[in-house]
Amino acid sequence: MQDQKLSGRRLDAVVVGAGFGGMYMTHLLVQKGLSVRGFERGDDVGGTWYWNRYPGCRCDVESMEYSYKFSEELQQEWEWSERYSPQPEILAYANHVADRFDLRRHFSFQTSVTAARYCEGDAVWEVETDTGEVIEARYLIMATGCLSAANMPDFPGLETYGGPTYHTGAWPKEGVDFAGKRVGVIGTGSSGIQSIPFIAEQADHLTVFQRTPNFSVPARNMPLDPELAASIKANYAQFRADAYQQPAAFGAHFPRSEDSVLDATPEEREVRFEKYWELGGFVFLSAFEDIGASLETNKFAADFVRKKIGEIVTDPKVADLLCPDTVIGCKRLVADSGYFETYNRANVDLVDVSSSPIERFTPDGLEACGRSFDLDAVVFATGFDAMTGALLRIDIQGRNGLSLRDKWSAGPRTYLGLASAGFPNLFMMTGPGSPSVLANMVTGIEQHAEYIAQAISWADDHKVSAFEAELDAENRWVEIVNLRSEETLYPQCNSWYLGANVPGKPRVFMPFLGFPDYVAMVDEVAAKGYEGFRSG
Ligand code: NA7
Repeated sequence: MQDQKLSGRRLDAVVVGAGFGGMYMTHLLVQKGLSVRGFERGDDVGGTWYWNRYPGCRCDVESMEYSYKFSEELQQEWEWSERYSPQPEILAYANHVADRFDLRRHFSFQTSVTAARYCEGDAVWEVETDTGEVIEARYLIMATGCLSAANMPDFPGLETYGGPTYHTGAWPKEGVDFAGKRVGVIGTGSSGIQSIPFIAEQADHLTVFQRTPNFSVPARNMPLDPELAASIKANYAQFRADAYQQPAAFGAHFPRSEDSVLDATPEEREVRFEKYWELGGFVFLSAFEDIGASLETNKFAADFVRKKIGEIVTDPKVADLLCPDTVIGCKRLVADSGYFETYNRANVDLVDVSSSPIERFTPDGLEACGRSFDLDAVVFATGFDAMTGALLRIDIQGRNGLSLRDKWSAGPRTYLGLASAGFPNLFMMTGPGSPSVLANMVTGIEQHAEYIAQAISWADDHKVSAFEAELDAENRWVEIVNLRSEETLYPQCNSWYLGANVPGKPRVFMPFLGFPDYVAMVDEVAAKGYEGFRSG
């Protein structure tokens, strides 16, 4: 079936995005015999892993977990080479999946969806692309990704800057050679922390502009032990089932302590934190059961990391600037490879722009803290308009011309993170109000794709033409998502989970906390005939 031939007739579904979500969603719907057309702005599959090609880019969930489980053959045949997969390997995996399940033929690449309008009479979505096509489909599925709309701050004078600029989330395919260059990196989130050691090695000189220091622990990346991989593969279904029961849908094998940090002596705390620091990655937060429970308990873990930063970084003033004064874990903890050590290099400087922001760009560089910095290239590691950005960049209009941008002007409102009242037959994958970025993304994607495919089958079996979240159910859901976050330390920091990184974005905690609870709740909704959805 040629894509072009589909244009002009009514399809069952349009899927937006060919990342992990869009690929699996398309696969499932095609398997069900539905006519599907996918659109992807990149020239190939991979989504987040297609765009984030910056040096050092690596997943913070371990390789044996960050992969699809829907196909036993796939999970048996694919060989990961490292404990945490580097971006090129994850992209190669995405390509392998596309080849293996023959997915590319359903997608139009280098094509962005610009607008979508729900036509009530026919109960169809009219979908417009930047290539001028208009397609009609009964279902519209947004697999647009949580971290796919780059956040590019509006720096004064940026247009006057004469050198090249790069955003970590839209890195050139051909790579960048920084040899012999004076480079500036703005941003010290995960992307900055992962790329800075690599850029420092290449560049003549690197200046890092830091607005907020971040907690980071060593990833302890290493080649994946073939025996470990084989033992997981021998019992992969159980390994996945165990992960499914974890709050973030990964890490069942983590040695989680059940001890309170308050019951430990200072010496015991030190020994325990040291042990977990050596293990590498997110497991650090499992050193004690209650690190996330209160500001008091959290401070022990935060103090330990601050102490480590002081030991690694030789200049005490620089070490001090690199020490966050916030809660550990409420911004995403970063797993690094030699980040703090990089500041001991003679060719690296740290500039604190916390109290006075970067003033302006000039033709030769930028001005900050009353100083001029001459820069041959600038890297923006400034993150994303997370979770809502990619959805709201599309002009989506539901019933009676209701615009999603207007409806969400005070923050996203969804039912189950899957649908929004007033937008029948539109599903979001890993949308705000679902576990999304606070769970293993691939697992969340599979759960959503399967749920959406089943909901569509149910609607078709019941001759439902408009399947829509009810406003009351949505309001209750938003309350549940908020209450769950308020019981935690997450609201304490200005994180992208709250939209706090984008000027003017409403401060709303977007992910649903607790993957197993979420699955139980949405399964109950389905078991009760999709309670909370109106089916007309
Ligand atoms: P993040 O974690 O949002 O980090 C972005 C960084 O950019 C962060 O340090 C920001 O400081 C900084 N930033 C943003 N705007 C500015 C301006 N105007 N001036 C100076 N500094 C600025 O994005 P990442 O791409 O690193 O990581 C996103 C996720 O991808 C990550 O959590 C993993 O899940 C993978 P701020 O902290 O806002 O003060």
